[in-house]
Amino acid sequence: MPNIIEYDTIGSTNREAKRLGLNGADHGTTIIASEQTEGRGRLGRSWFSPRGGLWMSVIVRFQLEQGDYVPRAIDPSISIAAGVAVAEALTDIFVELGRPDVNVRIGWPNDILIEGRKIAGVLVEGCVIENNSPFAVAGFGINLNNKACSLPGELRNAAISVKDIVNTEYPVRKACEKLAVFFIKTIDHIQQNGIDDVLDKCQARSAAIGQEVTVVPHGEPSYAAIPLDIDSKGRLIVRMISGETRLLDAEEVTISRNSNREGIK
Ligand code: BT5
Repeated sequence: MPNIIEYDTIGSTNREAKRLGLNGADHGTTIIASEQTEGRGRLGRSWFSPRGGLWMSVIVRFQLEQGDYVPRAIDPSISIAAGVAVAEALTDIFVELGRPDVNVRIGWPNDILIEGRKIAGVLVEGCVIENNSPFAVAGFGINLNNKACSLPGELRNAAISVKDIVNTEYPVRKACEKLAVFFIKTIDHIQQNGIDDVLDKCQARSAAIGQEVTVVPHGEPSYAAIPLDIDSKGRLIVRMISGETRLLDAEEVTISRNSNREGIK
């Protein structure tokens, strides 16, 4: 079982994990908080983290055979592993709660969705500072026992929680342990066997592939496209109306689903 450090209220578990990582905390060290006051999403967005949810971060250090740490702190495989681990942990939780039918999908780059509503988000951040071993922090925000109706207005219909679906509570600490173990196993599997198996799982659960989307490149005009696949670097391969294919990097574009369109033929 990983070392789990618990807080009641904290600004952001990712920020605390970075601080502990810089002080030498081991691979797998997990930080959990009952609530966050400054929870963060990607690209400077906010993450609402009221009591009842699972807000946690895990320190990841990749190790070479000879024992040195590799400067792969922001390796995209960490994001892919994180998305797959949350989806599998949630599926396991639903099975335990008697709901094996709940279909947990992975949006791109790694929103976790149930019937198109966001149940969890992942924020992976690299930390490379001179004279320190590089490491990454994988932050997981999961709406567990908090209800979507307690989130700010615009999120009430866009979000969902485990409690919204099963109408019962699941122990937060148990969910944290389950996810930490799944995630570390997935990372260790990638280290030993490469990313192919994990990528297959990610593609099998993908909510993005095959559905028409609008691609919004930062600073450029948007366009419609169909996602075809996800490559080993976590990039989305899309086909544009012109037939041309493009590789999209999560840091450079945002995509939104076009639910009322039939798709590009
Ligand atoms: C994410 O960002 O989805 C990553 C969220 C990671 C949060 C965890 S919690 C533990 C750790 N510590 C941190 O400080 N962060 C991590 P992104 O794809 O940028 O999505 C952010 C958007 O999700 C927001 O702009 C809202 O629209 C929406 N959102 C915010 N809070 C939400 C919630 N509780 N449930 C569902 N959607 C939410």
